[in-house]
Amino acid sequence: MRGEPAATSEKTYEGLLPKQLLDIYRLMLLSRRIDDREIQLKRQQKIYFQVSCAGHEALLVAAAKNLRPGYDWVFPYYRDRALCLALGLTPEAMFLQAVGAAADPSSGGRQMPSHWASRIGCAEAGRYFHHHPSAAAKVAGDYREFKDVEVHPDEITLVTTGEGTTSQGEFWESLNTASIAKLPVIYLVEDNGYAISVPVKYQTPGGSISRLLTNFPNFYIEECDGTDFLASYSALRRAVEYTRSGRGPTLIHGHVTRPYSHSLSDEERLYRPESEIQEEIERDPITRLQKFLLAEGVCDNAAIVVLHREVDAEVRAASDAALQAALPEASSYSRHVYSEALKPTGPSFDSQAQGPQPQGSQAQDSQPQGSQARDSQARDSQAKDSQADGDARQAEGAHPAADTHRADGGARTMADLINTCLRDEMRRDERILIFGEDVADFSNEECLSNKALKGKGGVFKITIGLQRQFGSDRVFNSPLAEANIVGRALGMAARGLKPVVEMQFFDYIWTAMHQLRNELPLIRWRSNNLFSAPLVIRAAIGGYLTGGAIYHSQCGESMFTHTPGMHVVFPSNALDAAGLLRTAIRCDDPVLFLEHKRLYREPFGRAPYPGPDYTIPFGKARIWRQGGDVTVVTYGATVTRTLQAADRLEREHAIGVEVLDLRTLNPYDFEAIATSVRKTSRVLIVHEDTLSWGYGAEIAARIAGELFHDLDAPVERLAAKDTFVAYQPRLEAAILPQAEDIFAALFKLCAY
Ligand SMILES: Cc1ncc(C[n+]2csc(CCOP(=O)(O)OP(=O)(O)O)c2C)c(N)n1
Repeated sequence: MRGEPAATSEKTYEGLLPKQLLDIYRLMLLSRRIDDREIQLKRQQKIYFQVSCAGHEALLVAAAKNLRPGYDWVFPYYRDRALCLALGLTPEAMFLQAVGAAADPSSGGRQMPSHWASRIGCAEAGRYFHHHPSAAAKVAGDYREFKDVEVHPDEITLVTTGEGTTSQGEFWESLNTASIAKLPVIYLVEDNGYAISVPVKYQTPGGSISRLLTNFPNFYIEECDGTDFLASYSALRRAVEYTRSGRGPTLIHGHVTRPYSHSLSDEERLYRPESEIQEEIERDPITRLQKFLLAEGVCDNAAIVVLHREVDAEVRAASDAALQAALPEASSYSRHVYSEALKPTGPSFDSQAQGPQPQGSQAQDSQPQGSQARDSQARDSQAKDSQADGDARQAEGAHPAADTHRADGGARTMADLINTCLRDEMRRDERILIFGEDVADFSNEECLSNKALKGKGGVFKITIGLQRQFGSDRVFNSPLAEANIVGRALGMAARGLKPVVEMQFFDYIWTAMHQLRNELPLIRWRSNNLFSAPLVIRAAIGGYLTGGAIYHSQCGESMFTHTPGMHVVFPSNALDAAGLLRTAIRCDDPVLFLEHKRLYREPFGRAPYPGPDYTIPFGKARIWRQGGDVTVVTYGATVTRTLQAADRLEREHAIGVEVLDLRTLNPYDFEAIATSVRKTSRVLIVHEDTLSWGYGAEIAARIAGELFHDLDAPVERLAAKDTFVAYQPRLEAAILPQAEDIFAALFKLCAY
């Protein structure tokens, strides 16, 4: 589809033949006429939203004609109908989206019209696969089975945006990375002068994004009249040549018009002077190209009339067909929130049945209902045993696990097992990349061979040595920009890589929230399973360390368990961390993997490395301790505190406490909770995150709803106070739930 120079003596225009120019005019007109028809359908209430491409057609067809369809990658935005048409999307596909038909190829009725889902790509991933061709191999048994990787040596990625959107921090974060890494990306800014009602000079200092960016290293930047097809075509040709040759990213700033208001829900005459609107009409790209074709004798008026008739007929036929199309089944909404082909809850991830157990756990993973019921005699004898043990341990303030581990030279910390798991998985799977802030041993490649330097390897040293072992292509530092870390990982994962990125502190995850809520978890759902972004975000979370305070010691996991499309994992011990991290890496969904900082090097729950194939399925609680009187549902750092409280209750009051460690918060093991609550009839939910509207509220509501008749007491919750984590240890201790608080809450609950 790319315009080639004419091989004849016929006059050409920027290398395009007259016939090609006529086809381009046809595409631009087709785009406008689809908009016009959609507007009609919206007024007839046959579709539900309309956003037009009007005024942008010349710039967009110019971009498409310089790309290689099926070879390059494109991230279009809602104004890009002409771009998508020129790249091969059909008018009928567009109308199918407008009516929300089941056969809408972008989303199956889930997205608004003009919200595309075709050929999403990532320049960085393409470059990685090009350098590591063996990584592209399809492998059965993990996420790689579901990702066909297609790479071309000099592919480029086009990203389009309105000028208003360049005010977003994520735009600047992206330029940063593209510039530093000399990425093969073309940014196309479609500047129609307005972001809804806000003129560009109130949006961008000096009113010109390209002028602001002139000092960005490695960039080729050009401004053009986006209503002039040939001027746009030659600007984009220069951009593509520059970027395809590997010299770096490009930004084309095209000035276009917006004749149809922001969308059909907007009326620009409320805020734009008539003179300005009239001036824009003079610059309409379709009228301009038509005048040019006539002036150059490329065609005559009669040919234009015929062409318009043909386009109108095509648009009518396409919209008529779409209006007849079947609508999605109402129940289809629930599909493709997560991978349906590879479930991390499934038996293929269950290697632990034969594997080791963390020291200190009395029981194993959750069992089917009733299988773990213990009689009261057994509970009593257990109480006596643990009382004796507990007395000896009390002086050290540690859980039984701590003692046994000291005797076992092979027991290793959670930090160590996470590092080893990453190392083994990276060896097994060349698609895994690790990046984030400070995660590499060195930013400066030359330091790698300097034996006098140990390297950083993360502020908690979790990724130490990985860059030395696997190289800087696979382990590298990113700019200090969390949204960019997640967005970049998303793009890579959509292309088949497996990024395992780090959020240095959970407290800084919030700057990535748009990516984490609106982009990453819903890419599979919104594209009706066409795209997915399986990746792992490791985040160091939690308090109980003293000195962390706000910005370094807080939880907040319920924000993410409230987000469909993302699994949330929160291990309490080294062995679970290793098994769950491996499942997270191998599965086909995004996973937020929360690593409690206090547990990284805690004596509690250390374990020998369980080997390179040890996986734990998601959604299976661990029962640390059996008991017949009361159930505690907890996870993370409150597990050890609960175990201490439980030991004391048993010892001092002969109360048998069953302790369930959820291990994964989404999905979570309600079956294990139900089995235990049916046995004990009393339940306390304990977590380190704040109480109100917190993680425990959901579980409490579900227990109340589904197990009401099994309860002998109200469902209770114990959690952090509804405040922030403070610096002074005395304040932190009062804010976070302590073993004594859990003890008191359990004692009260058992007395009810
Ligand atoms: C992050 C975000 N904030 C607000 C909106 C609501 N919104 C949708 S389009 C738009 C204006 C975008 O203007 P611009 O980038 O110039 O593109 P144009 O629509 O003019 O092509 C706004 C504010 C949004 N979609 N996303």
